Order: sequence, then C-alpha cells, then structure tokens
Amino acid sequence: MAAINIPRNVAIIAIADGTPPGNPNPVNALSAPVRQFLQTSLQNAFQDPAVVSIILIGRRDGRGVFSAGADIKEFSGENSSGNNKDCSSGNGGGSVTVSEPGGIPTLNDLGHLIENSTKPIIAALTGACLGGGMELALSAQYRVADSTLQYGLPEVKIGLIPGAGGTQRLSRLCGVRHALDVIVRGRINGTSQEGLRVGFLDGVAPTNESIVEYALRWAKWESSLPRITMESRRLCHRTVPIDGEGVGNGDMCDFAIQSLPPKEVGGESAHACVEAIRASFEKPSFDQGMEVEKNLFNDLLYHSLQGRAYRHIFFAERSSSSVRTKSSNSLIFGNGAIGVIGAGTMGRGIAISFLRAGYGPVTLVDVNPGGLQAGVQDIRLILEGEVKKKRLSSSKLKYILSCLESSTYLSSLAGCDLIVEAAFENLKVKKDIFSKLDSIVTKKDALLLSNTSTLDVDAIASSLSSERRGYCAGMHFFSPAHVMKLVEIVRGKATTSETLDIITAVTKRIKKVPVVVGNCDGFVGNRMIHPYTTESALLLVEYGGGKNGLGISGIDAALGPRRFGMAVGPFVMSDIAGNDIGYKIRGEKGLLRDPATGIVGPNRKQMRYTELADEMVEKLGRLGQKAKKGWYDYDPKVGKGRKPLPSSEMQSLVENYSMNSPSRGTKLSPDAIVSRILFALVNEGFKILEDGIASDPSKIDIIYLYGYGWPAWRGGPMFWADNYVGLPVLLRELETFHKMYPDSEYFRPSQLLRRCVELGVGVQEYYRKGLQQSAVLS
Ligand code: 3H9
Repeated sequence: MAAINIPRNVAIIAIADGTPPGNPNPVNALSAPVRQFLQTSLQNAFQDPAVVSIILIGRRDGRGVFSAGADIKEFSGENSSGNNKDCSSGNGGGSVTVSEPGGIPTLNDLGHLIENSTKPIIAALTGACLGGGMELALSAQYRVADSTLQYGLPEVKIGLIPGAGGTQRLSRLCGVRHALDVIVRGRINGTSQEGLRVGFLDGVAPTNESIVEYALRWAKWESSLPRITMESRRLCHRTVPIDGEGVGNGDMCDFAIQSLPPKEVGGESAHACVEAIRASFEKPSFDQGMEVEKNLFNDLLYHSLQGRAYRHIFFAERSSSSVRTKSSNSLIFGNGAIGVIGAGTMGRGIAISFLRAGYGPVTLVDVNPGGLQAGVQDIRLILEGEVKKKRLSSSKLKYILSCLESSTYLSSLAGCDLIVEAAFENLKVKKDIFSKLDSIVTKKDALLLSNTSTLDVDAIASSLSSERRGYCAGMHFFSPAHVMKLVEIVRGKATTSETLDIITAVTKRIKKVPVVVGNCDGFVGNRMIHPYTTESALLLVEYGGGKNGLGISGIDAALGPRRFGMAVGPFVMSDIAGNDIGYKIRGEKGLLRDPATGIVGPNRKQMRYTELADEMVEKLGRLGQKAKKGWYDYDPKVGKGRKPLPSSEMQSLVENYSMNSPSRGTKLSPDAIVSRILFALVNEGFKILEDGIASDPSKIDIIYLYGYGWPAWRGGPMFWADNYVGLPVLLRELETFHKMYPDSEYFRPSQLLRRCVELGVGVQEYYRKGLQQSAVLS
C-alpha cells in the first residue's frame, strides 16, 4: 500500500499503539494501559491548536480489528467475585467502571471525553468492533467502516450488559428494535451493510479506497461544515426514536422479555439488558439512563454467579483451543487433502465439517457402494439445506461439492494429509483399516486419526508401523458431527505434541472446540456419562412406580432446560443417541445377562444394577427416536417425530421393576434428583483429573458444555461443583450415598476431592496453584 499523506490538521489515534510492548493484545482489548493511552492521546489532540479533527482507528495502517471491547481479564477471578469492592481491576490496572480523580480512566470516562470533544472524532472501524469498542465508536461524532467490519455488543454472553453507554446510545442512534436485537442476543455479526442500513454507520469505504483514506476524506468534509453540527452528533443529546414500524418501544421490551429464559435459569444478564434499554426511553435524561446501566452492570459484575460462569467458559474455551506451534504443516493453514473412512452418520458430518472449512479434496470412502452413494447424497442435501437457510452461498456450495470425492477403495486415500476413520465401532475392524493405511498412505507424516468414542487408541495405533504411531491419535466428534462443536482429541502413548498441536489447530479451523484428553475407556465425556445414565435408571427403579412415584419425565424435567438447565434430560438424551449404543457398551463391559443362558456378565458381580434398560432394548426393541420408541414414544406427526410422548409400555416396565423397592412411589424433590445423578457424574470428573485424563478441570467443563448440553450459566460440572455446590457439601453427600449404596463404586468419593476439601480450596484453585504437580493421591 502506498504511504498515505496525513495532513497536519488531522490526528490519528490508533488503539493498538496503546498496548505496551511484549503484551500480546491481538484484539485491541481496552485494558488499563490502553485506556490511559487513549485518554492522553485525546487530550493532546484537543490541546494541539493545529489539530482540527481526530480519527480513532484500530491500527494506524487500517488493518486488523478496531477493538473487541473491555479487557475481560479485568472482570475475571477474585476481582469480580461477590465482595462488592468497587470496580478496581485488582491487577494494577486501575478502575474498570468507577472513575478516580487522576486515576486510570474508565471506558465511560473515555466515552464522555470523546462525545464532548469540540473537535469532530471519526471512528474508523475495521474487523471486530465489539462491546466497549463499539461503545467508544458510538460516542464518536461519526462512524465509518470498511467491508471487514464485524460489530456487536456481546456482553450478555459473558453475563454482563454493555456498561459504557451502549444500551443508552445504541437505542438513541438506531432505535430500540435494533438495540434489543444486538444487545439482548449478544450478536457479534453486524456487517458494514447492516450498519449503514440501520444508521449505525455514516459511511462505508468503497472497495478501491482504504479506510484511512476514506476517514481522511470524512475529516476534510467535516471541517468544512459549520460548528453547529457537532452538537447534533452527540447521542447524549438525542431522544430515542419512535419505532418505524409503529410498535411502542415499551411493547417491544415486554415482548423481548417473554422470549427470554427466566432470570434464575441463566437469564440474569439478558433481563438486565432489556431493563437498561427500557431506561433509555423511560428515564427523563441520558444521565439517568446511564445511572441505571451502571447499577445493573455493577450488580452483574460483582454479584452474579451466572456471569462468573459465563466468563469462566469464555477463557476455558480459548485456553483449550490455543495453539502456540511453530509447525509449518499446511493443514494448520486450511490446506490439505482429507480422507474420511465410513459414510455413515458420523463420516458424513465429519466430511461436511472439513469441506465447509475449505479443505480439499475431501475423499469419502466406504466399502459398501450403496452406503457410499447414500452418504454423498446426504452430504449434498445437508449443504443445500444450508444454502436455503442462507448460511452458505450457492457459489460456495458449488465449490465445496467440487472438492468432494468418493470411493470404495482405501487406496484412494494414498495422497491424504489427514485421515479420520469413522468406521464401525469395533477394535478388529479399526485395527485392520489402520494396518492397511500404513502401507497405502504415501506421506510419512500424514495424520491417521480414529473417531472412536470408547476404544483404546493405543491398541488402534499398534497396527501401524512404529514411525507412524506419533502421527496417530483419536479425533472424537460428537453426533451430528457437522453441528456439534466438541472434538475430544485423544492422546495416545506415542502421539507427539506436534501432532496434537496440528489437530488442535485443524479442529479450530473447522470451527469446532478442541479438547485434548488422555486415553481411557470413554475418554472424558463418555466416561462421566456412564454413572449419570446408570444412576438415572436406578433412581427410576427405586422411586418410580405407584400412584405418585417418580416417572421418566420427572427425572428429565429435574435436569432439563427449565430447571437444572441441561439441554435435555438423561432419558431424552439416550433416546436421541440410540439406546442400543449404551446397551452395546454395557455388553463390552461384561455387564449384560446372556439371553440364552440367563447368566449375568462377569463384571457385574455385586454391582448395583438394573436390567430395565437392557430389557427395553432386547425384548421391546425400544432403541430410541430412530425406532420411534425408546424411553418415550415418538409420533412422526407430532413435533417432526422428535417430541417425547409418554409411553404406557415403559410405564408398566417401570412398575414391574420398582415393585419390590421400599421407596417405591416416594416423592423426591428435583434438587434431590439432581444431587443423586449429577454428584455421581462430577465425582467421576474428579477421578478423571486424578488419572491425568484431563489436564485441568476447565477442560471437563468445556467438554460438557459443547458435547452434552450443560448450561453455560452453570459453568460446566467442575465449576458447578466448586461454586454452586461447594466441595465440602459434595463430599458429605457422596459419603452418604456411598454408605447407602456401597456397591455403586461411582459414589466412592475421589481422593482429589478429599484433598481439595482438606486444603479448603476449590478444584479450579487447586489446579491454578499447580498443587496437582506435587500431590501424591493414594
Ligand atoms: C465489555 O466490553 C464491557 C463493556 O461494555 C463495559 C466495560 C465497563 N478481552 O476468540 P479468539 C483474547 S466486555 C480480553 O481466540 P477469534 C482471547 O482470550 C467485552 N481478551 O479469536 C484470545 O487470547 P489467547 C465484550 C480477549 O479470532 C485472543 O484474544 N467483548 C478479548 O476467534 C484471540 O481471541 C467480547 O465479549 C477481550 N475482550 O475471535 C468479545 N477478546 O490467544 C469477546 C478476545 O491468549 N471476543 N480476547 O487465547 C470475541 O468474541 C472473539 O475473541 C473475537 C475474535 C470475535 C474478537
């Protein structure tokens, strides 16, 4: 780009220049030093008599992002928890929302400074312009952008509301409808076209002009206007417009509230967003509206456990996806030939994920020509559906489909850089495939990955020659793989750290959330789900039946979206996944009764066990949604065949099984149901940490959030145990359950849990302090 001549009468203030050297700040987060820098630069520009107008930009060369908003690290950890000390960032960074004379300016201070400037300030927006970044832009007198702009106010997703005037200024500028849409949904996908249409932007740079040149043109034009226009540009002096479609602003807020989850089920911040927007038109002045916004923001920041959970997830996800590799493997940069073995449901979803991310060719292989054809057809249909939903353009679809190849021969994968095997879940089948790949695949550093959900990755790798084993790992997608965001990356004994880094980077590139886990039966997610589903069925048999007894839907309701908050309860989840899967796993674990001989599996021994789930699969063929019957009935005419309907057959099965239980028909509160089932799951999480299968508790939280529908506002099972339950309570309850049911091993409290309670620390703190490194747990 040719150097641009910046006239002496224009001051360019670049947010990126405020980051101290050696402090990576890829998104121009508005940390304390950045805020301090902006204040000083603005004041210098105000005082400089030569300066007539000011351009506020992300980077001096007009590339990269404007700003992703406040530095979220300043809101995290102990600094923001409950103690109601005023908004000091606690990291030497000065205050986040409260001004101190001569101290570090808050974002609100900067907003006022910008808005009240007597010299016009043009915010030149590129890339992400989010949260506090967008709020600074709203304070400026003009906003212009280029086509890379991505604007939004996502604070609600980290349990907050916009706290630097966003709720007051956006509704004044663009109306309540747009403010609700952006703020309550926490959207971050506002484009330059949308910005122009709704009035957020004053102009968009033409494609042949850089944002810097364009902003300079605006500055020149503005300086030719009479000074009187400055006043009208200040949003604090405007009133909120009446909606163009004739709906009252109050009605729109009432309507928005109706579609939100209740406050206590994850909706605290969303409700506060609506309240703050309402204040923008109900309060008689801008300042009073700002006061409402400030109080709501501070209340959430200091008192909301939901908010802390959301912020925990934000950083946990990024830490799990973060890759600092020096590898130059082309897969990291989105290039490479991909092979997918198995054209079943998983293989199709996996192929779509790679195709959508631009990898190619993607070759789908299946020995069964009919299955292969059906797979290719299904991929086509799914992608065409995305075009209909406007998630994909027709031209991209055409390109994507041109990258899809199919074959019935493994030899077609010879030139691949990465292969994911998604064949039958059978060790012999997988070992056979990998040993064939060993001689077929030409590149010695090709990644050979298995999508197994339970099998031993080392056993699979053992069929490769020793030089290849370092490139072998598990890449466990969740079904449906083109929708679910989680991928467990399973580290085998020989898997190199470079291989793990490349898979992590590739997983991020295909827009999924990677979590590296150790190799054990069920890895993290499925290992923890085993006690969860087992205890759900046992609870049903113990308390179910009779007139008022616990029913299948009672357990699902206690754990489901309206109460505990899981996306679905345990029985609906099994029906979706297919009840035959759990049945097969119980068979592999040696737990089933042999239908021919009646002899129970060798590993059942004294284990507390119910055959209810086995009988419903074996004798009643109730395999779940796919069979139109499982724990519930499904009617293709009701809710597209996915709505769970009560089943009289299952009701009588529960009656039979609960017949001899002393607690039959006894009422159990939803909280008691949750404790029994989820404490078993969380205890397994502690054991997984003990075994080194997950490197820290936040990895488990991410797995449960993205793989099993755990509610984000409860922060994941380990965050929940630490912060909602409390480890001493968890330990006490587990001890009680274990006394009651000594033959349920999953209730035996983990050593790590005992250790945390002894030390009086939460499990997150235990890991944060590195105590696991010196611990010897017996
Ligand atoms: C706010 O503004 C409050 C105000 O209203 C009021 C205040 C009083 N702070 O996601 P990525 C880090 S609240 C600190 O992997 P991408 C992130 O941790 C804020 N750090 O990249 C990661 O670090 P690392 C409202 C942040 O390209 C790195 O940047 N704003 C922040 O996939 C790259 O991030 C938001 O909620 C931040 N604000 O996506 C925006 N943002 O490399 C949140 C990012 O060490 N951010 N980091 O792991 C995003 O949505 C995405 O990061 C973004 C880029 C779309 C910007």
